[in-house]
Order: sequence, then structure tokens, then C-alpha cells
Amino acid sequence: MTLHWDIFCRVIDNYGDIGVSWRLAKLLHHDHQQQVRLWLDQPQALAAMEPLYQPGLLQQHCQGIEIRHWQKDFEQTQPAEVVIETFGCELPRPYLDAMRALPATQRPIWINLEYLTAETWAVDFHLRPSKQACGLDKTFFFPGMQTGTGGLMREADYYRRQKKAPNSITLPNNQQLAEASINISVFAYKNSALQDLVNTLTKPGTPLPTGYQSVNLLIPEGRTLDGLATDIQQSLAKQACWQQGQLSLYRLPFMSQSDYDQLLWQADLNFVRGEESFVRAQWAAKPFIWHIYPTDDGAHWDKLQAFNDAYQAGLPHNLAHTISHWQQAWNQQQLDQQAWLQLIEHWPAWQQHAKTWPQKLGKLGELTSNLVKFVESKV
Ligand code: TRH
Repeated sequence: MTLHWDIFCRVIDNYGDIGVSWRLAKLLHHDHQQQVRLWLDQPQALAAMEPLYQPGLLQQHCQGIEIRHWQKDFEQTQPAEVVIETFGCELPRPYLDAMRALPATQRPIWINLEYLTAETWAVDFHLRPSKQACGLDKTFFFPGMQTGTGGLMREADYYRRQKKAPNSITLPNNQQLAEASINISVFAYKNSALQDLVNTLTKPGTPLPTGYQSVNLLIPEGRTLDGLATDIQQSLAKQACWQQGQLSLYRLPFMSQSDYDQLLWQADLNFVRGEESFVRAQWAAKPFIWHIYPTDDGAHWDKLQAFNDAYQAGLPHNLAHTISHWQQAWNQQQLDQQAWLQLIEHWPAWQQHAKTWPQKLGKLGELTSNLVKFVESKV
């Protein structure tokens, strides 16, 4: 059944709001043949990850999706059959009024796509409708990694693309990566533990996992670089590579969502952050460390713990401890050399677990399919 969907995205900061909204729009259209219109308030955020998008236009079609610049003065428009409000971004008043003005039987299905959490309360709130002050019902849809939630987004052709991707990483300007090096992608908020990691890896005699002779840290441009010592940042501002001992640091351009997926597949270890790259790293089936989005009230620590509990369930104690230690240390922004030594000791088992985890996730069903099923049950 083809329906008209409006997705509203307000960029609070960073790339997660549009990263999730754009992924959802693409999945609904490409995998489920839905008619999608995306309302976006900060076009530059999408331009960073979608080369086909032209941020200067108020209205355009890109990858089969209609994209509208969501401006302060919202123009009156006919509401779609399904309305997705991402992360409680609040619909524009005129749009809400237009929804309310429709006869009850023609009102849109209104869904708030929530933040991802592995905390158990998400199960209780998933798909719960709530009467809003305006008199309309809004349903809360929770992504999740546990039974009873909406699952995670993944394209139907994900594994086909992954299989077809080249094994080796291509750098801009034909820079070559040394063979037999362990490749680590790093996407984080400003994090001083990155410099701790650099200090460990440049220390003479620091061991590497078996079979590797050197290390590459691959860092897309942005706030991640702020975690490095000033002299390294200055050097990387002038040239794309900084090298010392067995370590090379590469500054990469911020890439498209699909190129970023490829980097996650090709790297041996991925540092990710926020919500969307965190999900992509899980599907990529490689060991990863998560820099969680920190909130002022400290609620992110419970969220991190809930994920660790889910991810490590059933793992041997030493491996679980190693992964926990990394997650804690990375988020507390203090990484000791011991953490690296533990990683090496448990590396093959960690890699094995990273392959098993997406198989577990796959059993929950894919988010967009779950969303479409829910909507169809309401039409
Ligand atoms: O940018 P983020 O920190 O976004 C955050 C989180 O979503 C957080 O939960 C939310 O509260 C806050 O925004 C407002 O990290 P995230 O979620 O990983 O989003 C990054 C997106 O950028 C993701 O879709 C992957 C994409 N990306 C690229 O397309 N190219 C790149 O080179 C990189 C590094 C990322």
C-alpha cells in the first residue's frame, strides 16, 4: 500500500537528527515504495552527507524524495496520511491546525520517532498512543535492540552492498595505506581519550594484534580532531597525514552516508558516536567503541550501561570486562595503556562477537518494516 508520508526534521546539533531522518526517508521510499516528503530546517546538515542534494533550493527531489526547506514561516500545505515527527521536534503550528481541521476519519497517523535506547522502559512506551493538548493522538515509536521495540534501520540491499565493497580503503589523492596495518576509523565528540590512544600507539614497543605491523587512525573532519594535541591538529590542518613510529593519522573529508558505511566495513575497529553511526557500526559487524551523546543530567550513563548489558549478555567475563572498560574509559575521556593491551588479548573473541551481534539484532525485525506494518494496521 503506497501512502504519503511527511517527515519533520529539526537539526538540534551535529548530524544525528538529519542522519536518522534521511535514512528513514530513503528506506521508506526505496524499500517500501512510499511517497515521502522531508521537511528540514537546516539544509547544510544534509548537504554534508548527501552529494546529490542542493541546499540552496527551497524544494527539490533527491533520490526520489521530495525535500522542503522547513522555514520559520511555514507555508500552508495539505497534511500527509502519515506524519513522522523526529525526536519530538514539534510540528509547525499551521500544519498541526490543518491536521486538526480534517474530519476525524481523514486525520493523519501521527508518530513521534524517538531516540534509541536499550533501557527496558522503552519497551513499555513503544507504540503507546498519547492524547495531545490539541486533541489528536500521537504514537511513540521506539527504535531498540530488544524484543518489544521497533528495531533498527537497515536497507534491504545492505548485505549485498557490503559483499560488493572492496576490502581495501581508498584515500583521497591516491594516498596509500601501508599493508599489514590495522585500520581504525574514529568519529567522536571532542574527546581527550583520543590523544591518550595516540600516546599509547606511538610509544615504542606498544604491541599490535597478531599479523599487524602498523596502525592507521582514519578521522573524518569535524569535532573528533579537537581531541588531539594542538600540534597534531595544526599539522593535520596543513596536511592530511601525521605520522610517528608505527602510527599514521589520516584526516578524511566528511563523506556521504554510503561512503561512511563502506569505511565502517573496511576498518578493523570503529569508534562511533551519537545514534546513527552507532547503529551502522553494529550492522557493520566489526568491533566498535561508542562515544554516547552526553546529556547535562547524566542520563547517558544509564543508557550506556543498558547497552553494555545487552551487548555483553552471555559473553565470557574477561571479554565483557574489556569491552565495558573501553566504553567507560572512552566516555570518561581517559584511556590507559592497559585498555589497549586488553584489546589485543581479546581481539579475536571481540571480532567474533561483533559478527554474532547483528544476527541477534536481525531477529527483531527491521525498523522501517516494523513502522510500515504498524501504519498499515491503522489505515
Ligand atoms: O552527529 P551525531 O553526534 O548526532 C547526534 C546524535 O544523534 C544524538 O543522539 C542526538 O541527540 C544529537 O545528534 C542531536 O552522531 P550520529 O547520530 O552518529 O550521526 C552522524 C551521521 O553522520 C550518521 O548518519 C552518519 C553520518 N556520517 C556521514 O554521512 N559521513 C561521515 O563522514 C560521518 C563521519 C558520518
